[in-house]
Amino acid sequence: MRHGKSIQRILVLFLMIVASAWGVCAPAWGEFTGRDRCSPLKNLAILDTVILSVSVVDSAGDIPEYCRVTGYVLPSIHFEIRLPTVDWNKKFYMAGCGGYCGRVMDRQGFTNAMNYGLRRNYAVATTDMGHWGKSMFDGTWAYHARQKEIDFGHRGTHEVCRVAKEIIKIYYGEFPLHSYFAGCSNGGRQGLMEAIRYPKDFDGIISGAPAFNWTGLVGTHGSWLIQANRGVDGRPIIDHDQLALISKAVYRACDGADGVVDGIIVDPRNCSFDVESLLCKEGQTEGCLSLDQVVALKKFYGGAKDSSGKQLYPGGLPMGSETFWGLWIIGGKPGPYGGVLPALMTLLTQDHLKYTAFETDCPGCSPHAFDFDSDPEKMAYMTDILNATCPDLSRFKEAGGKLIMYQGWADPAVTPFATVAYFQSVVDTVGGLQKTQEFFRLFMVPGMAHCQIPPGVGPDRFDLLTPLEAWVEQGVAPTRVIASQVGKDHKIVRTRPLCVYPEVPKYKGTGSQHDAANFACECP
Ligand SMILES: [Ca+2]
Repeated sequence: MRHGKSIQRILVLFLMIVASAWGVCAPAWGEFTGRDRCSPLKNLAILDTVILSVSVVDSAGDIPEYCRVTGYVLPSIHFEIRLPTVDWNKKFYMAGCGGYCGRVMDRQGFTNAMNYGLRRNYAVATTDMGHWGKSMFDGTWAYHARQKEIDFGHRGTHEVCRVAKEIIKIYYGEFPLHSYFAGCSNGGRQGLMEAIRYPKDFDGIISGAPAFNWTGLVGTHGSWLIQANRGVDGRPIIDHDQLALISKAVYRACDGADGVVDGIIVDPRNCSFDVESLLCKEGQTEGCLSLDQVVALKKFYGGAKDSSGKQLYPGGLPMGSETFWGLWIIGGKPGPYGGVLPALMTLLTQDHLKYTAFETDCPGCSPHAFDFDSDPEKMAYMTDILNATCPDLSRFKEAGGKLIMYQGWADPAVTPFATVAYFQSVVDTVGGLQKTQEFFRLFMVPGMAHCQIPPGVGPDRFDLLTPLEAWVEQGVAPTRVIASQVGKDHKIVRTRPLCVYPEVPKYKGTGSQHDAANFACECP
């Protein structure tokens, strides 16, 4: 409400302009239809904000007709806001963005998509986070651009939230009753950052696979994986040809540890797969790994360490995520012209070290030269701007905020161990599990890859907005959420409960193992 007075002034001025356009007998603002109220928004004067375009977009499918507003907050935080012209549900929904963002995107799917809220008649918004890039994995925008780094780090999301609420107030005549944020990956970091830095922006936040320790994940951990898998000839030590072999061996060893052999590892921390069991015996050349490959694989699972053996980032790649390594960690298979698509995490790590890792940019830096003894500390300056690692969420809790976090146990990009460690750090700070779960609940998703990209090996389609609404608006905290797995013909092939961490889904012993009803959420 800090901007309440300035909004009033803007509103009065704005209504005067509208009234003068229609003559002194003009109807009151609220008597215009939502369609009619759209085009005057282009004349809005909001602090530090430029409106670029407004238009009415016809309804299509399950998306209602909406007033589309584009613009930017100074210096260059672009946004898009969609205001349902009729039947607004009186609430606001903001969608996050992935990677380095760099575009005003509307990705289809659960998170990082405005339409998820729009089809429920929310007023919705999203942002490019302050810069344009050629892709989500492009970090060149940050070269000598501190303001853009700050806007990507935290300011962009906050500023677009402010402007969206002001435009909602002007367009509908009232502020939203409730505001929600949802995002995955970098979007999960955005959500957590909001809870830490701007705890009054949102009443409810969904933070998926949060890349909250950006410098640790993309810098230290990313460089570790790249160095671990680079042979003396510069080629990858582990490539696509070994992934199926490794995955099969892991699942053979660990699938049943949760009580059900179903192609899902409920918690990879209980997996006691012995990497050395894959080492080629004398004379064996197929169905096994070379010594170099075994060493690289151990580094993958073990995670980043300094020269004294101290763990620098919580855990490595989770066991059970192997089939997703191609896209995120190892890179594509050679194409028809010999080119190899780089792994997505590699792209982020390369540009991070050049443009967002250090106080002074270092275009000559490379993950291959990352020094695990000295470089992690050198990222401290940017850590303050980019990371959402602070475990003190007390201001968010006191403001009445509710946070639902989710994370795939088979995510090779934003690995799950840091997420679990963050949750524990909040528990330790708040003073216990129960006090934490009054406002912050974590759902671990067995078999889920990174933000459902690609689909995981287990049920990983779920709706967290409905339980978050119930928690914020009715005070009903979520206890379990049903996840579905969809087959090739879009039919649901099985369902499972997602449980409130640290509880895990356990088969009751009777009935179909494809039906969530036959699983209980219990402490491990
Ligand atoms: Ca299993």
